[in-house]
Amino acid sequence: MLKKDEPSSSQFCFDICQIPNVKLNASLLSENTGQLECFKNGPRAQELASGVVLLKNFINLRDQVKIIKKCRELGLGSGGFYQPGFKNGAKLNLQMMCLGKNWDPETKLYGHRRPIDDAEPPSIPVEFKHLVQKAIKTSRAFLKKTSNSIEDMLSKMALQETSNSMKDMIPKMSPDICIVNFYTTSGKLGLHQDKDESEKSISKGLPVVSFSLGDSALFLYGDKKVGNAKKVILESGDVLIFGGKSRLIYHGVAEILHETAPKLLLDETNLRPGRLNLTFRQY
Ligand SMILES: O=C(O)CCC(=O)C(=O)O
Repeated sequence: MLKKDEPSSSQFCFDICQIPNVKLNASLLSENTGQLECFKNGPRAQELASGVVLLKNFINLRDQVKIIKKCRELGLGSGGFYQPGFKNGAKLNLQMMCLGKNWDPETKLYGHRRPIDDAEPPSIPVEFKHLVQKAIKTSRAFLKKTSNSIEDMLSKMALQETSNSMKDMIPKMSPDICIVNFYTTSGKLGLHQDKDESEKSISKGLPVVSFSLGDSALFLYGDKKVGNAKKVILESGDVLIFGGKSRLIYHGVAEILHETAPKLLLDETNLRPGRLNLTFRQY
């Protein structure tokens, strides 16, 4: 329960969008067909490591706009964005909001309310869940296709049994947790593992699905030491999935790359300089 003199959730609100200087034309998206050309490229999939798939340009601009507007609306309400801290008092270099269940960085536990103000996390919007399912389906189909072509090659070389482990590296998952992070241009997140979900979820390798929106990020993965970790740039509209034997992979955000967000996205949303990230998991 909220104790006397404790701040109410409204005092934690952070607006991920800024007030526009000029009144924006409501139909920019339909008028700027030329600018939309760059978003017409279909998604491209890439396997970064075993069980780590990057879907480039997976979320189209219209859906990116919808996600940002929805996160802004939820972020300004009860259970919305706040700057969390660790047990040692240090603050995280980002604004966070939890959907579905609350994750508390101090205790590393999930719960139905957040201890800081007793607010209940908003539910995960159903459109977000649909997009997660689509991303998982796409990454599974991509891995299957890759593994089939490797199998063809191996069967020609009579080594087919060695390819069995390539199948099903990303299991299906129904998200009931979403952690939404907003990084301003100086935001970052140290290398860590996502390991606070249930034992069953982790042992089955149920994937973490991550959406990137706004400015690009220099994302690190694969090792707990910054110098040894691999690097990849995550751009607006990209989806990263890590599951199977990479479910506990170390990952973090080293840097937000200034002024890299698509201009049309900013025109449509007034998103602040920075990056919005949504990570979905199943408890
Ligand atoms: O912002 C990102 O891409 C990663 C977020 C993350 O690692 C987390 O929320 O645990």
